[in-house]
Amino acid sequence: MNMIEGHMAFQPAAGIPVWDIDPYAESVLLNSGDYYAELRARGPLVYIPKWSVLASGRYEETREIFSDHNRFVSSRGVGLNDFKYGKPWRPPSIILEVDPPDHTKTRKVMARALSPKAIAGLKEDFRRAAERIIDQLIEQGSFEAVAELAEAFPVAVFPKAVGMIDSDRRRLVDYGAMVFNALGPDNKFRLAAMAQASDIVPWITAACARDRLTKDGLGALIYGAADDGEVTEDEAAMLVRSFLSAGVDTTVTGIGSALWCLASNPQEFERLKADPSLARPCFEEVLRFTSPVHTFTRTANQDTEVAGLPIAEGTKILCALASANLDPAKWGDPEVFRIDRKPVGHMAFGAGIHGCVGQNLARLELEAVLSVLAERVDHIEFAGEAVWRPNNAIRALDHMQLRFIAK
Ligand code: HEM
Ligand code: OVM
Repeated sequence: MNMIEGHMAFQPAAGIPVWDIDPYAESVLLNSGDYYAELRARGPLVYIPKWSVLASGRYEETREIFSDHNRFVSSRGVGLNDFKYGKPWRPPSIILEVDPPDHTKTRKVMARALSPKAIAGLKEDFRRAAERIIDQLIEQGSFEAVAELAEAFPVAVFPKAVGMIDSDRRRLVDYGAMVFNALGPDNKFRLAAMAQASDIVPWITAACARDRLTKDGLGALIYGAADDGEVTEDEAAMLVRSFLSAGVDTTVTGIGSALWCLASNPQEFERLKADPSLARPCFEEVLRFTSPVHTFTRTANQDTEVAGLPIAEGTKILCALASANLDPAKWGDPEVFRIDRKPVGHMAFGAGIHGCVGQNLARLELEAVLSVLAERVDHIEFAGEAVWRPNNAIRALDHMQLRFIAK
């Protein structure tokens, strides 16, 4: 068998256009809008010989693939590596990288811990943290928004919500970036991320243990499910690891991208100030417009077809969520950022049974940040260039100097 990046290489079926591009090249990751437009224009599915994968960039087909967990499985990995053949870099997630019935059990436990009811009590704490951080930045004048707000806020509230006794900002943020880079090929981004593994992974593993968590956090709810016999003690630790894998870098990216959207579209920030109740719809539009997780894959578990095009068992499909979110066949003026668009059906949290189980918590965090901004900041100015940090699965800022002018 001819393997590439841990999955089976294959020849495309007749009718599937071939596109000689590297979606993981730095230039593509940094200028993804052009790549997505061409991906959608070339067809519902294209074959990319560089990595021997199919790619889907149109809304309809991306949604179809993501919604059908029977044909397009997650248990073979949601990156380029096919777990049926390649060795995963870490023990696979027992929620993200599994199918039913395994998924059903762990999903239930996580969904309960992250339900609107379970997280409602966090609202006040999120709000106070946002006020404290944003007031400080208003006083400071110019500041580096990625470190001082996008990272500072989630790192102030999320480990505490989980009940972590040990918190380490650098390791928490870099672990997320590592997990997402690991989904791509073994390029320079993945290699650079993996070089940190021997420092970060043992720290993360230790932080997930029952005795490193307080008794009143989300982590304790997961261990409570172990006490009730729903999951084993080891499974509970793995589910806490999922919190730390998926819960930090994603919201860091969401906040950074929200600030970038509002600084680039001052008229939209004016509308948010005029009506702070738009904080939630504003975040949904940030998600549609920027798609923090730009790509996840699925693996065809059987011979099948999409849009009338044949797909062989074992095929890896790059699902470009960010491209689906900009598809003009689905969205009017997709390139326009409009905080009251209310983009129902956007793909930034995925779709189907694996749809983001932390989305209520993510929304609670962004609601706190955006409503405090709307109430206390008169305008947001760039005080330098926004610089993006290429990552194989996430579209995040590296740094961005901003200024908040007080009301
Ligand atoms: C799943 C995005 C925040 C935990 C997902 C998926 C996406 C996503 C696209 C689907 C994965 C797939 O289908 O393969 C995001 C974004 C976030 C965010 C854009 C913030 C802006 C969070 C937070 C948590 C979290 C705060 C934890 C508290 C998870 C978990 C899964 C998941 C555990 C796996 C669910 C499953 O497989 O059933 N997320 N996420 N996410 N997310 Fe999030
Ligand atoms: C996990 C997980 C869940 C969602 C996203 C993610 C790739 C990881 O369960 O480890 O990042």
